[in-house]
Amino acid sequence: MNIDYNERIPNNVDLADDRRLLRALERWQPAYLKWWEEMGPVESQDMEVYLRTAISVQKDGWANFGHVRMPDYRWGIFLTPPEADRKINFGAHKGEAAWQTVPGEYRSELRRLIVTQGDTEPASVEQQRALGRSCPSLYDLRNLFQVNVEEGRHLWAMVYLLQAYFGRDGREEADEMLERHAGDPDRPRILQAFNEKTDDWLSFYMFTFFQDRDGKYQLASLAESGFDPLSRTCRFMLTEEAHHMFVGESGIMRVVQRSAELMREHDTTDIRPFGGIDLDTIQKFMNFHFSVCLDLFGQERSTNAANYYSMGLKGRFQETRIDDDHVLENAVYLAPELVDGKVISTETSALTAINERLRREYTVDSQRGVNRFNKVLEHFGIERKLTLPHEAFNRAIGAFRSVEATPTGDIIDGETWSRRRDEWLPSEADYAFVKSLMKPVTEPGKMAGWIAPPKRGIHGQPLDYDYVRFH
Ligand code: BYC
Repeated sequence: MNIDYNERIPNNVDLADDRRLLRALERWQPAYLKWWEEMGPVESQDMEVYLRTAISVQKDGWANFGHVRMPDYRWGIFLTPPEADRKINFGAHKGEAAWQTVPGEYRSELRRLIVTQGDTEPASVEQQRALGRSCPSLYDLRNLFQVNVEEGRHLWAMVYLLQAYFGRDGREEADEMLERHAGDPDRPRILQAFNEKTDDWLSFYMFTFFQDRDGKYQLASLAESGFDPLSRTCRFMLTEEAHHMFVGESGIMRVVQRSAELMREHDTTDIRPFGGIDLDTIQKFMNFHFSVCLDLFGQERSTNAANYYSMGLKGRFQETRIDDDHVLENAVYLAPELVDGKVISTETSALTAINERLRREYTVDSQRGVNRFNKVLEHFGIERKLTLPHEAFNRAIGAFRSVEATPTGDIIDGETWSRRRDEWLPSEADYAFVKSLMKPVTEPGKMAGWIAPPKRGIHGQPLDYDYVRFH
């Protein structure tokens, strides 16, 4: 199933046969392009970037690489091909045929899930919009833009669902996607992590490591949906998400490697004078991004999540591979709670613990990446390890919302927190230091001094390839 790029809106959903939908999307397209120009990557309008574009939705060989003028990137609507006789695989409707239209009784819940997902996509582009000015290399600049155009396409994916299946209120929601903005005090993005600043590259790598990984877990849960168009859309989005996490993981890895090299070379942990990012600072950034991302999973005990599951709208990670009844009426799961100032695990219904289960799987996956960072340190003979902070640390949603905790999970009073906060989270001075390193490097093959070069170039190209051309 190839994609026809002669269409004004490239798609594999037979848009030409649905005049009403086509008109609605063609009305939205100029607003989107205007948003991209005003809120997307700064000063990028004349750049030519070595981007990959989807040319087919088949498993292998869907991507085409070539230099593209950024505003000419072809955003379109791509769903993985339908699976014959697909069934709803969990919840009260388990075993019934998957829905091809919106189940009327669950319309508002489904819309809410799609709007929440959709809102994050343009938010991330807005958060990252100024990073191009301080890229550590052309290789990295290209990766940033690749991530950005794909987030833009993910917004198209959700807007397609809203416009195709939700009529007038869907169209209104689609418009509002471009009206809320990351960090806007009056009209912020829906989830807090998408209002935070991402204006240095260490934050960008942390974002793509931690926050895009939340994307992976949330999209995978939505890919299980009984609403088939949502499932098919998310399946295709997941193929792109993998690259975003690669950008994050390899980015942090290269920063850690450079820091380790400087520590060895100068025989000190204080590498700031030599233009490196010290491990304490990397740890603080990690503490911040991980804790903010844990909030993205919602509360440990959530009736919303239980309802989404029982309704068949949002499943668990790799639902069909789990060996249980997929209804969970009588099943239990352990979830943390605070009792007398101590964090303990208590049994709760597996249905209300759906968010918690996903957060746990996310944590295990994040830890695997952190272990790889620690392998780099080990390789340089450095004993110090990077760690994920405890789940109670710096939380704004759920059981730990109203307490303060250390990164190792000891509950502390507000005064101690205020006094010690800057030991655990980036201070203004830490941000200022990291920002002071962010000087643009735009000569092919050259790399900023605070980050090691990547192992290889993109799509077989050499490291000194002109991944971005300026005009
Ligand atoms: N911030 O029952 P609860 C991505 C609200 S990232 C603010 O625990 P629920 C990407 C909640 O709305 C993936 N509010 O929540 C990554 C509820 O409000 P009401 C994005 C929050 O609904 C990088 C109340 O608290 N996708 O794709 O079970 C770059 C009670 O909450 C937050 C999704 O998130 C919060 N963090 O779970 C680009 C998937 N958490 O009802 C893209 C869709 C909770 O009291 N969303 N609240 O007014 C969902 O599945 C769910 O909405 C959530 C929340 C998991 C987010």
